[in-house]
Amino acid sequence: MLLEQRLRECLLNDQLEVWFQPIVDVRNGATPMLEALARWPLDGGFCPPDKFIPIAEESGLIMALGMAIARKVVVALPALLELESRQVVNINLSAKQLMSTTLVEEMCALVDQADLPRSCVHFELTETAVAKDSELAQLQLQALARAGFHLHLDDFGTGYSSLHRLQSLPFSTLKLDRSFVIQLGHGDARIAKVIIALGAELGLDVIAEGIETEQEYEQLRALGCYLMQGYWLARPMPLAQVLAWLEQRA
Ligand code: G
Ligand code: G
Ligand code: MN
Ligand code: NA
Repeated sequence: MLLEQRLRECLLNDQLEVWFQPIVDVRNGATPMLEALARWPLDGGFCPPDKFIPIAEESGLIMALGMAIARKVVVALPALLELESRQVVNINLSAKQLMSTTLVEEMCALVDQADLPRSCVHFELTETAVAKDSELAQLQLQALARAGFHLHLDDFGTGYSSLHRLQSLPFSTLKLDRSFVIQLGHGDARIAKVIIALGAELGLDVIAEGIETEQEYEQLRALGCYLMQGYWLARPMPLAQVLAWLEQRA
């Protein structure tokens, strides 16, 4: 069967899962944020998002998929907030989702109906998603920000990085792409250093992604980067497991 048809059935049967990856503040060991990551159980394993997100975008299923993820995040939030009253969950949005004219009202309705503060949901957008139709993208980002959602620029440094756009769009956070963390591990800290300084200069938080070794962790720390995400700290986990992980660290 076509993967698109199977994805459609997965959504109809509510089989898409959301896993959570901790983002740690290394200054105090707290976990102020979790990234929500879509997981599709298929044929005894998982179909990777890199494979099914493009199919969802091309087939028009992406809005249904995005809302399924957001609904699951909203369902998970009360238990997470019970452990940490300021817990934030980051939801990834793709280009097509950002371009949807119903996105902002649907997200607001979802969070409001669950009686949650909008500040506990952040959205991650890639530079590529933001660059697609930059005028509409700008309006949508402003509407999301005005609604009270914080925005993170994902994979920063790998797409179309217009510094002008960075300055004019309402982002609160840069996510330093893993490729620069890898370079750091190879002894080349130049880009990581510049992006961390850029964040500080513009008043933006910087989250380093894909930390896989203690060496990368220590180097980033020495560069003044304190928000970190990666397998070395914690892998993406189902809700029950992340709740146990958070509880154990509290
Ligand atoms: O979880 P993993 O690293 O395999 O994710 C691979 C890619 O899929 C990442 O770029 C991530 O942003 C994207 N992705 C994961 N979950 C979602 C989701 O719920 N919505 C969208 N739009 N992208 C997602
Ligand atoms: O593009 P985005 O940043 O949304 O993608 C996040 C992806 O990175 C997820 O698929 C997640 O599973 C993956 N990821 C998280 N930590 C690490 C890591 O330490 N190493 C690698 N290779 N991937 C990671
Ligand atoms: Mn992301
Ligand atoms: Na990223």
